[in-house]
Amino acid sequence: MERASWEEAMELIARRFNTAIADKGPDSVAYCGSGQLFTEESYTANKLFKAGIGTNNVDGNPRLCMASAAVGYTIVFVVDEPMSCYEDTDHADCFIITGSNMADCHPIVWERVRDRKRTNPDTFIIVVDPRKTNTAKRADLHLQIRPGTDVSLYNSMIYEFFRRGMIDDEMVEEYLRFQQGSDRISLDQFRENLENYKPERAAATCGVSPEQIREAAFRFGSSPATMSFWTMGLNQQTQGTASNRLMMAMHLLTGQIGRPGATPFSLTGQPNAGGGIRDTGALAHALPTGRVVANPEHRREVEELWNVPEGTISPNPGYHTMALFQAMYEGDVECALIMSTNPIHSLPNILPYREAMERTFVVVADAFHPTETTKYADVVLPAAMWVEKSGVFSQPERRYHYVPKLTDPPGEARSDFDILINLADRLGHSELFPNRTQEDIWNEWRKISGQSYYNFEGITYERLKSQPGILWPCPDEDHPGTCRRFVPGSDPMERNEDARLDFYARPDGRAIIYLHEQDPPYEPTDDQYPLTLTTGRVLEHWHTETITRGIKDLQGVRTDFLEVHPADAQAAGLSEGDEVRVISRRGEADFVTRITGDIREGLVFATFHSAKHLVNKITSDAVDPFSRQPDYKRCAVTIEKV
Ligand SMILES: Nc1nc2c(c(=O)[nH]1)N[C@H]1C(S)=C(S)[C@@H](COP(=O)(O)OP(=O)(O)OC[C@H]3O[C@@H](n4cnc5c(=O)[nH]c(N)nc54)[C@H](O)[C@@H]3O)O[C@H]1N2
Ligand SMILES: Nc1nc2c(c(=O)[nH]1)N[C@H]1C(S)=C(S)[C@@H](COP(=O)(O)OP(=O)(O)OC[C@H]3O[C@@H](n4cnc5c(=O)[nH]c(N)nc54)[C@H](O)[C@@H]3O)O[C@H]1N2
Ligand SMILES: [Mo]
Repeated sequence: MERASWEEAMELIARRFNTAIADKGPDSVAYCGSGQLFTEESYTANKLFKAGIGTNNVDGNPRLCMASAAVGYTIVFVVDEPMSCYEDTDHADCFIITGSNMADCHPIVWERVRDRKRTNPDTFIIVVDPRKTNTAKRADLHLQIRPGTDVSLYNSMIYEFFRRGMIDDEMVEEYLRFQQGSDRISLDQFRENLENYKPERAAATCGVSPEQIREAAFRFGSSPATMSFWTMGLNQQTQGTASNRLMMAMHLLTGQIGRPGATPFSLTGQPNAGGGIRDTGALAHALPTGRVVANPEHRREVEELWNVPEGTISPNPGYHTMALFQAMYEGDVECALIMSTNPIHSLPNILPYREAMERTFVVVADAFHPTETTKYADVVLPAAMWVEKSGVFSQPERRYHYVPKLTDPPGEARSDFDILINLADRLGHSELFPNRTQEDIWNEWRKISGQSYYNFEGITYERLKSQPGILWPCPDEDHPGTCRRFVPGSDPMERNEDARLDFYARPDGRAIIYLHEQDPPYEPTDDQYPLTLTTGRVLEHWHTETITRGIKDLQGVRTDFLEVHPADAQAAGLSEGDEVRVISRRGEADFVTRITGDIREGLVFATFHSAKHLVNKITSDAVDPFSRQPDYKRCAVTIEKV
């Protein structure tokens, strides 16, 4: 690395991008962004690349995180994002928390769940997780399923809803329709398929007891109000979208929806994957507020809103994150701008993507250096972090809130917003940003939202600065915001005030229940790779540890461990604290054993936090066919003592 001035660096970047665009066309450049940038920043990047440069190569870490939930919601309801709010936690009598270690990863919301239990001890908490996590330890019922068997489990619970007469007939008759893929099916056809998921059968697939499945279904269906939470244990699966849709289906079929405390609720991972990415459409297939690039009408609408000539937006979806790095490897993408993400640490099956970085002109804007990604960068731009700049984040409940700047950035660091506007000028797209403060961009964006079901025209900077956030829809400045969407009387977008629910984004007003079959594991275990590896997080660290590694108080917290069941440890001749090598078809890495009965036999667990013990050399880049989100939650491995 050689020190350069901002002028030199930006001049070099602009020259390389302009040359690639001129020689190879706009699709030879790409943006890889993050759910950790402010909304104004992601909006600006999306507009610059899609309306300025003319490529839909805009994606990033949200693909690794929320894609399955986003696809799940948009396919069931058309409009993305959870329909409820955190306040529902104070009204629920039963919680089902699946594929989510809330105690470590959403500790504040988890404490709210615990508060509900403290004040209302009959509250029943079900946790579905292959590991006995800090969350599962507090559950009334823990279903310690085999990873990737969620589809069986939920089908089986739905079977039980039918058997016990827990189906809400009014919901079925008035508000739902049934599909298998894009084909309409009847309720009877849907029901018939459930015969394959009787609890005895599903229990064998899932590795739990039939009684546990029956009890989970009974509690879910019979409680006055059931609320579910889920995160990466569902999203990061090759059946991530299917699992998401089935969670929503359980609520829709039992009528556990649209009342205080009765709701499905997908927890967003990063601070702004919802507002910054899903709402603005900063993904390769998407455009603002639920529109998609493949739809000519949507393109035309957005071209009008962005005030650019017809035909500006490319009709071709760009590269989703995994495809982007493959395209870099193949030489199809020549220049990439990576902002606020550390993919050469966090992508699955990382080794080939290091080579992809070497073959591409890569600019990385990060608050820290070196990272696994900046090591392979051609230009590293020092970026200001959230406390060193200001902007709007969105929480999982659709709450936009303003984060004020608390301190100046160190040295010459600049905000990502400033970097993007500067790049836009140098690439000849100043006209896209005639007014260029962040507040101007927010105002442009909230006006655009007014032309959609996301309508948050009433959420001004002024209001955001004086309130702890506002939930959209919020169509005008006097509107208080919306806690429960699709509920007439609560949601300002409603069409039908007499209805119980109003899924207004669908012409027939009906949400869709999908039939899904359980797939076999995409990478089954065998004699050579007899164990399954799953990965995740601990409370004390954040992702690739760049922002937490340096914190003194956290330095005693280990992230180099491998959780191994005592039986598997014995078979491999391992004792507590031994150095152990984990090997998959793709790569290997070394860890330190932590022997524990909290994990299923046959399963091992590592975090992806540590750069020295890089688990993503081992993980697989198999993706969900709908969301293209990778399956970080299971691959076949073997372990050996080092
Ligand atoms: N402390 C801390 N908090 C964070 C983060 C962080 O890095 N550190 N990151 C944030 C981000 S971006 C995200 S996405 C969230 C992630 O939050 P979570 O999704 O809660 O975290 P993970 O540990 O990735 O995975 C959750 C659980 O899924 C389980 N699981 C694995 N396979 C399956 C399966 O097949 N089915 C089911 N039902 N469960 C399964 C795992 O055992 C694990 O306990 O956390 C956010 N919060
Ligand atoms: N094995 C395995 N891998 C996983 C997962 C898993 O469960 N298992 N989870 C996946 C998920 S859900 C996610 S969200 C991803 C996260 O993966 P990444 O996004 O790659 O991880 P982070 O460490 O959050 O990276 C953010 C980077 O941005 C920098 N940064 C922080 N603030 C700013 C800023 O304001 N501006 C700029 N320019 N830079 C900033 C940080 O220093 C850091 O290098 O990991 C995915 N990878
Ligand atoms: Mo995430």
